[in-house]
Amino acid sequence: MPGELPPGQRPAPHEPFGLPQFGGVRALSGPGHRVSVGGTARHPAQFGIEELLGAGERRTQSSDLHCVTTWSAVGLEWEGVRFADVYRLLAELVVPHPGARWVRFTGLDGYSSTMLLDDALAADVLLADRLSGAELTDRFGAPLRLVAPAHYGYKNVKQVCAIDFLRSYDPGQARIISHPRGRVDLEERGRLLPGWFWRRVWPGQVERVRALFRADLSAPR
Ligand SMILES: Nc1nc2c(c(=O)[nH]1)N[C@H]1C(S)=C(S)[C@@H](COP(=O)(O)O)O[C@H]1N2
Ligand SMILES: [Mo]
Repeated sequence: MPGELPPGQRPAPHEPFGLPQFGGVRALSGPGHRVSVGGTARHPAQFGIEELLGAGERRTQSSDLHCVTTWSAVGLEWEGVRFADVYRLLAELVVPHPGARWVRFTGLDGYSSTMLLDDALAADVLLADRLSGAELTDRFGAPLRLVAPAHYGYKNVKQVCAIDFLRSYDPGQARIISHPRGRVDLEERGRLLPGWFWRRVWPGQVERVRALFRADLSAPR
């Protein structure tokens, strides 16, 4: 059925959101933004946005963003390049260790999240630079953002400035409130407690966190 959402999710407007501690961090992207690629790899290196996005065909994708706190923004129009295409370039130039099964994305605000490499190579995982036909704003992840619609929002790192190949899972700042894989269909909301538990806890926090990110938007830069 079109418009059907994964278990425990309800539709909501798309607003800047994230971990509460990043609500007050105003990271500004600028020209000459570089992405450091390394971790357990033979040739760690830095890349410009054009270099990374030049690795594949540009595509547009309409997909939903499912935050673990149970809101979903539906039908977002992203534009970018498949991470799988970028990975092919990186495999050649950076040469990740064959045992590096995980990939960590870090944002300019210091937020990071780690995906199973196989999950990140799925056909619907993009590195996006545009949303709704326009350049991304800083708040929505400029200059480059990970779009992984089958995984909770916490895997969709905004303002990507580092990509690291790892031999083991790094829980990052979301710790046990995130899940190593975070698949929305399986309701992998958190690492320790079942999805239905978080489904009840999280909605009570949404307005408070939204307010943190809204306040930041109106603050002088
Ligand atoms: N850099 C960065 N990326 C981030 C976060 C963050 O705090 N910092 N929060 C994540 C979470 S929890 C969600 S739900 C989405 C929210 O995306 P939006 O701002 O487009 O709504 O961003 C994700 N990516
Ligand atoms: Mo989230």
